[in-house]
Amino acid sequence: MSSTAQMEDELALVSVNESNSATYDILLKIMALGDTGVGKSCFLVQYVEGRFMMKYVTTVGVDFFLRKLTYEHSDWEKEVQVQLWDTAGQERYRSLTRAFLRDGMGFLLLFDLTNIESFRHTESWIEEIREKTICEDPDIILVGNKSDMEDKRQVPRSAAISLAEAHNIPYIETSAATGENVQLAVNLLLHRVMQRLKKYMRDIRYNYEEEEINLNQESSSCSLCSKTTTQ
Ligand SMILES: Nc1nc2c(ncn2[C@@H]2O[C@H](COP(=O)(O)OP(=O)(O)OP(=O)(O)O)[C@@H](O)[C@H]2O)c(=O)[nH]1
Ligand SMILES: [Mg+2]
Repeated sequence: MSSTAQMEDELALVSVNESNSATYDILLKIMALGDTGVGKSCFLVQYVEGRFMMKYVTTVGVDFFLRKLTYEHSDWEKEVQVQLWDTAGQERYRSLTRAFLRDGMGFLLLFDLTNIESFRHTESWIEEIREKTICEDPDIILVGNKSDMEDKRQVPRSAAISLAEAHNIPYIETSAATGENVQLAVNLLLHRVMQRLKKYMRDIRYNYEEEEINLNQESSSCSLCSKTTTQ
């Protein structure tokens, strides 16, 4: 999926709103990954605070932002605490970033549209995510950032779409400077993670109910058995 219209369609019945609730039902761990300087921190600050950080302050170690949201889709409404992890793209913090990958439920994999190297490295980031997370099929969104710098573009849209299709993940172009598509990218990721959790919770409930039925059947057959033996 690589058109914003398709993404908006997928989100047509979804509502994600700021919440004041003191408690939450679900804790989501979302991570921003990608090479140094691609705009991870700016992207997250734009998403959480709606402003652009012009000055470049490289992330040291990891940082995180919190957002409380109410997520609603068809008959399912949940209070969600979202932890947005901002990782350091610099090589020297790579082992720390890797250690954090394990618990991630959804990943915003950013590259810089004006830096072809950052795009070339996305493939190894995808492999790394799939290898290190405990989730079997983690949700990843490929994000081409700095779309406001069209005159300096080095990565053709078609190349990014091909890569995303090869890995079966959505592709979106954003600007942390203007805010273009930033909410859309995060909302799409949240929605996909929430749908996966919903299915997981249903499967657990289903298995639990199945187990209960089996137990009941076992106990009735047991009582029948004992009846037979006592007669
Ligand atoms: N024009 C433009 N500049 C951006 C955009 N996003 C980030 N920048 C600039 O790019 C530089 C790096 O942004 P950061 O968000 O700090 O990059 P980062 O990925 O967090 O980098 P590390 O913390 O080193 O991994 C800063 O100077 C930002 O102002 C964007 O969408 N458009
Ligand atoms: Mg940063």
